[in-house]
Amino acid sequence: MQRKIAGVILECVQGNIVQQPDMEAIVNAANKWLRRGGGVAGAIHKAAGPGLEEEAVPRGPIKPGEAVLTGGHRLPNKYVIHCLGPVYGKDKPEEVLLGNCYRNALKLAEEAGIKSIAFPAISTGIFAYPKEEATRVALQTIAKLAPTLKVVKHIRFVLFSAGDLQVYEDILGELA
Ligand code: AR6
Repeated sequence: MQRKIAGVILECVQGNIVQQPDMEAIVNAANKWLRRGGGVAGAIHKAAGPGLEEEAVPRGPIKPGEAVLTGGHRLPNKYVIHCLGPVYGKDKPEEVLLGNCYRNALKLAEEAGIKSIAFPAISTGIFAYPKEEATRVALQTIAKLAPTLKVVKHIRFVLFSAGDLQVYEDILGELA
Protein backbone atom coordinates (compact mmCIF):
# COMPACT_ATOMS: atom_id res chain seq x y z
CA MET A 1 0.00 0.00 0.00
CA GLN A 2 1.20 3.50 -0.90
CA ARG A 3 0.07 7.03 -0.12
CA LYS A 4 1.48 10.33 -1.19
CA ILE A 5 1.55 13.08 1.42
CA ALA A 6 2.91 16.51 0.40
CA GLY A 7 4.71 14.87 -2.54
CA VAL A 8 6.37 12.19 -0.37
CA ILE A 9 5.56 8.52 -1.04
CA LEU A 10 4.72 6.63 2.17
CA GLU A 11 4.71 2.90 1.49
CA CYS A 12 4.11 -0.17 3.67
CA VAL A 13 5.39 -3.61 2.65
CA GLN A 14 5.86 -6.97 4.31
CA GLY A 15 9.48 -8.09 4.15
CA ASN A 16 13.00 -8.05 5.49
CA ILE A 17 14.78 -4.76 6.14
CA VAL A 18 18.04 -6.15 4.71
CA GLN A 19 16.39 -6.91 1.37
CA GLN A 20 15.51 -3.40 0.20
CA PRO A 21 18.14 -2.84 -2.53
CA ASP A 22 16.28 0.06 -4.14
CA MET A 23 16.46 2.19 -0.97
CA GLU A 24 19.42 4.51 -0.41
CA ALA A 25 19.27 4.10 3.36
CA ILE A 26 17.83 1.59 5.79
CA VAL A 27 17.16 2.27 9.46
CA ASN A 28 18.44 0.03 12.23
CA ALA A 29 16.51 -0.56 15.48
CA ALA A 30 19.78 -0.32 17.37
CA ASN A 31 21.03 -0.84 20.92
CA LYS A 32 22.72 2.07 22.72
CA TRP A 33 26.20 0.69 22.09
CA LEU A 34 25.52 0.37 18.33
CA ARG A 35 26.64 -3.25 18.60
CA ARG A 36 25.33 -6.19 16.65
CA GLY A 37 22.49 -7.40 18.97
CA GLY A 38 19.42 -9.39 17.84
CA GLY A 39 16.26 -8.69 15.81
CA VAL A 40 16.65 -6.01 13.14
CA ALA A 41 20.12 -5.05 14.43
CA GLY A 42 21.35 -8.64 14.22
CA ALA A 43 20.05 -9.03 10.67
CA ILE A 44 21.56 -5.72 9.53
CA HIS A 45 24.99 -6.35 11.07
CA LYS A 46 25.06 -9.90 9.69
CA ALA A 47 24.31 -8.70 6.17
CA ALA A 48 26.60 -5.65 6.39
CA GLY A 49 29.62 -7.53 7.76
CA PRO A 50 32.01 -6.59 10.61
CA GLY A 51 32.91 -3.20 9.10
CA LEU A 52 29.53 -1.84 10.24
CA GLU A 53 30.26 -2.49 13.93
CA GLU A 54 33.79 -1.08 13.51
CA GLU A 55 32.34 2.14 12.14
CA ALA A 56 29.32 2.40 14.44
CA VAL A 57 30.55 1.43 17.93
CA PRO A 58 32.95 4.40 18.37
CA ARG A 59 29.91 6.67 17.75
CA GLY A 60 28.04 5.23 20.77
CA PRO A 61 26.65 5.11 23.35
CA ILE A 62 23.53 6.98 22.22
CA LYS A 63 20.36 7.93 24.11
CA PRO A 64 16.75 6.93 23.32
CA GLY A 65 15.49 8.97 20.37
CA GLU A 66 18.97 9.66 18.95
CA ALA A 67 20.19 8.59 15.51
CA VAL A 68 23.61 8.02 13.90
CA LEU A 69 24.46 7.70 10.20
CA THR A 70 27.03 5.19 8.88
CA GLY A 71 27.88 3.59 5.57
CA GLY A 72 26.08 0.45 4.40
CA HIS A 73 29.22 -1.71 4.05
CA ARG A 74 28.17 -5.02 2.38
CA LEU A 75 24.49 -4.09 2.29
CA PRO A 76 22.99 -3.03 -1.04
CA ASN A 77 22.17 0.33 0.61
CA LYS A 78 24.60 3.23 0.73
CA TYR A 79 23.75 4.18 4.31
CA VAL A 80 22.44 2.79 7.60
CA ILE A 81 20.78 5.15 10.09
CA HIS A 82 20.93 3.65 13.58
CA CYS A 83 18.11 4.71 15.93
CA LEU A 84 17.76 3.81 19.60
CA GLY A 85 14.07 3.42 20.37
CA PRO A 86 12.65 3.66 23.90
CA VAL A 87 12.22 0.53 26.01
CA TYR A 88 8.47 0.50 26.66
CA GLY A 89 7.65 1.16 30.32
CA LYS A 90 11.19 2.37 31.09
CA ASP A 91 12.29 5.23 28.82
CA LYS A 92 9.68 8.02 29.14
CA PRO A 93 7.78 9.68 27.64
CA GLU A 94 7.82 6.81 25.17
CA GLU A 95 5.85 8.54 22.40
CA VAL A 96 8.19 11.54 22.38
CA LEU A 97 11.32 9.39 22.35
CA LEU A 98 9.94 7.12 19.61
CA GLY A 99 8.85 10.15 17.56
CA ASN A 100 12.38 11.57 17.98
CA CYS A 101 13.81 8.44 16.32
CA TYR A 102 11.82 9.14 13.15
CA ARG A 103 12.47 12.91 13.31
CA ASN A 104 16.23 12.50 13.84
CA ALA A 105 16.55 9.79 11.18
CA LEU A 106 14.86 12.04 8.62
CA LYS A 107 16.99 15.00 9.67
CA LEU A 108 20.17 12.98 9.04
CA ALA A 109 18.75 11.74 5.73
CA GLU A 110 17.98 15.28 4.58
CA GLU A 111 21.49 16.45 5.55
CA ALA A 112 23.11 13.53 3.69
CA GLY A 113 21.02 14.04 0.54
CA ILE A 114 19.21 10.70 0.90
CA LYS A 115 16.11 10.41 -1.31
CA SER A 116 14.76 7.04 -0.17
CA ILE A 117 14.72 5.41 3.25
CA ALA A 118 13.27 2.20 4.72
CA PHE A 119 12.24 1.95 8.37
CA PRO A 120 11.49 -1.13 10.50
CA ALA A 121 8.93 -0.85 13.31
CA ILE A 122 11.38 0.57 15.87
CA SER A 123 10.89 -0.55 19.52
CA THR A 124 8.12 -3.07 18.73
CA GLY A 125 10.25 -6.21 19.21
CA ILE A 126 12.61 -6.69 22.14
CA PHE A 127 11.74 -3.19 23.45
CA ALA A 128 8.05 -4.26 23.72
CA TYR A 129 6.27 -1.09 22.48
CA PRO A 130 2.64 -2.09 21.68
CA LYS A 131 2.38 -2.35 17.90
CA GLU A 132 -0.67 -0.18 17.28
CA GLU A 133 0.54 2.66 19.50
CA ALA A 134 4.01 2.56 17.96
CA THR A 135 2.53 2.58 14.45
CA ARG A 136 0.47 5.69 15.23
CA VAL A 137 3.56 7.49 16.53
CA ALA A 138 5.63 6.48 13.48
CA LEU A 139 3.03 7.41 10.86
CA GLN A 140 1.76 10.60 12.52
CA THR A 141 5.31 11.88 13.06
CA ILE A 142 6.26 11.22 9.46
CA ALA A 143 3.03 12.60 7.99
CA LYS A 144 3.58 15.82 9.94
CA LEU A 145 7.17 16.11 8.72
CA ALA A 146 6.43 15.25 5.08
CA PRO A 147 5.70 18.85 3.99
CA THR A 148 9.09 19.98 5.36
CA LEU A 149 11.17 17.37 3.49
CA LYS A 150 13.21 18.75 0.62
CA VAL A 151 15.31 15.70 -0.29
CA VAL A 152 13.60 12.56 1.05
CA LYS A 153 10.84 11.62 -1.39
CA HIS A 154 10.21 7.92 -0.67
CA ILE A 155 9.70 6.43 2.79
CA ARG A 156 9.06 2.69 3.11
CA PHE A 157 7.97 0.84 6.24
CA VAL A 158 9.14 -2.76 6.18
CA LEU A 159 7.05 -5.01 8.41
CA PHE A 160 8.07 -8.51 9.30
CA SER A 161 4.62 -10.13 9.60
CA ALA A 162 1.35 -9.92 7.71
CA GLY A 163 -0.35 -8.82 10.96
CA ASP A 164 2.06 -5.93 11.42
CA LEU A 165 1.55 -4.87 7.80
CA GLN A 166 -2.22 -4.82 8.36
CA VAL A 167 -1.82 -2.51 11.38
CA TYR A 168 0.29 -0.12 9.27
CA GLU A 169 -2.16 -0.21 6.35
CA ASP A 170 -5.14 0.50 8.61
CA ILE A 171 -3.46 3.46 10.29
CA LEU A 172 -1.94 4.83 7.07
CA GLY A 173 -5.43 4.73 5.55
CA GLU A 174 -6.85 6.75 8.48
CA LEU A 175 -4.33 9.60 8.24
CA ALA A 176 -5.91 12.91 7.33
N1 AR6 B 1 13.23 -6.94 8.92
C1 AR6 B 1 12.15 -6.20 9.28
N2 AR6 B 1 11.61 -6.24 10.52
C2 AR6 B 1 12.18 -7.06 11.43
C3 AR6 B 1 13.32 -7.86 11.13
C4 AR6 B 1 13.84 -7.78 9.82
N3 AR6 B 1 14.90 -8.51 9.43
N4 AR6 B 1 13.66 -8.54 12.27
C5 AR6 B 1 12.77 -8.19 13.23
N5 AR6 B 1 11.87 -7.31 12.72
P1 AR6 B 1 13.67 -5.42 17.28
P2 AR6 B 1 13.54 -3.10 19.10
C6 AR6 B 1 10.75 -6.60 13.40
O1 AR6 B 1 13.59 -6.35 18.44
O2 AR6 B 1 12.24 -3.54 19.69
C7 AR6 B 1 18.15 -5.66 19.36
O3 AR6 B 1 18.72 -6.74 20.01
C8 AR6 B 1 10.28 -7.19 14.71
O4 AR6 B 1 9.26 -8.15 14.47
O5 AR6 B 1 14.70 -5.69 16.24
O6 AR6 B 1 13.74 -1.65 18.76
C9 AR6 B 1 18.94 -4.39 19.50
O7 AR6 B 1 20.30 -4.70 19.67
C10 AR6 B 1 9.75 -5.96 15.43
O8 AR6 B 1 8.40 -5.69 15.03
O9 AR6 B 1 13.92 -3.89 17.76
C11 AR6 B 1 18.33 -3.71 20.69
O10 AR6 B 1 18.93 -4.13 21.90
C12 AR6 B 1 10.61 -4.81 14.92
O11 AR6 B 1 11.25 -5.32 13.75
C13 AR6 B 1 16.90 -4.16 20.68
O12 AR6 B 1 16.87 -5.37 19.94
C14 AR6 B 1 11.67 -4.31 15.89
O13 AR6 B 1 12.20 -5.39 16.61
C15 AR6 B 1 15.99 -3.18 19.95
O14 AR6 B 1 14.66 -3.57 20.12
